[in-house]
Amino acid sequence: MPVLTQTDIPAVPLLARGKVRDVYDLGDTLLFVATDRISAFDCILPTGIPGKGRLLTQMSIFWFDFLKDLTDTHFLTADVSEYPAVLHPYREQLEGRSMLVRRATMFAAECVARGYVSGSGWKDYKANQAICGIPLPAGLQESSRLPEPIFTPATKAQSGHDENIPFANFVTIVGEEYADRLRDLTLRIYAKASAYAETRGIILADTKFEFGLIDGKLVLADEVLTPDSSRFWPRETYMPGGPQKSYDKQYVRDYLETLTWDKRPPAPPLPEDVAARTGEKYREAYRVLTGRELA
Ligand code: PZK
Repeated sequence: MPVLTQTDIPAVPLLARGKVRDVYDLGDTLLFVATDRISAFDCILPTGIPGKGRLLTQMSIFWFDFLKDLTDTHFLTADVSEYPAVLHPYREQLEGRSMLVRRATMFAAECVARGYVSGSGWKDYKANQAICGIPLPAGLQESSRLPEPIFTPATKAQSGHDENIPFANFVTIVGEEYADRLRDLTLRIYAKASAYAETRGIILADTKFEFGLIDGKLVLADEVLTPDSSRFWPRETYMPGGPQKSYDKQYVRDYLETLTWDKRPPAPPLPEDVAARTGEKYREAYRVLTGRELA
């Protein structure tokens, strides 16, 4: 399958382009297409990662199925033959990397579960001995396991950087009637997924979910438990006291650090071997987590 860094489907209106995924508006349904784009240091690189979009989509589908006893989801189908006929001419761009989902009314806050102290959680902890206002024990190190998993909601800030918020602010955004349910569901999904990942030798350090409402019912939406929405750490090399190597993007970051690039757009291209080896890491993540090989 050729690398695809941007979709082109003029037959239907484009709703949004994210860093990685392009979303098309089909009325009651949306078409999500995961491209092979990759971001590093908050910039989208001009070079695509072979197989990445397909891996992201297939991993989300694996988790939607794995979680179906816990929550309804927005997922409808990934079979292009079942898509509206207007999309059939675009099969080459869609096969394997796309999914049709139900349109939901999205909550304007992200639901994050953390079992470990990392990223913005580590920053918050160092400054406040708390994450999102949740008090934590003294003496935790970067990447330490938390005494128990916590719910650390966030909003999409203007800057494009997500901003951690206290639970009280989350209540104001999503409403009293949903806040506790969203927190409980987030933590139950995290508990089930992280226990499973552990059996595969993977630590699920943290993950972000987005929920919506369809016909008044809560649904899990967006992408789920992919390397783009989560931190996966191999248990074998886990070592608290510093940052952990990225499962998927480490070759990319290591290469970019050898350049003099100031980490502002435009980002430089990747050498072919860095892109290829990164593609292999995504395949490996899928194989290790699901126990399946992707043809
Ligand atoms: C929706 N996003 C965020 C994600 C982007 C933008 N089921 C749904 N119904 C209605 N809207 C959305 C969803 C979902 N999921 C999510 N934007 C709209 C987003 C990826 C790429 F450009």
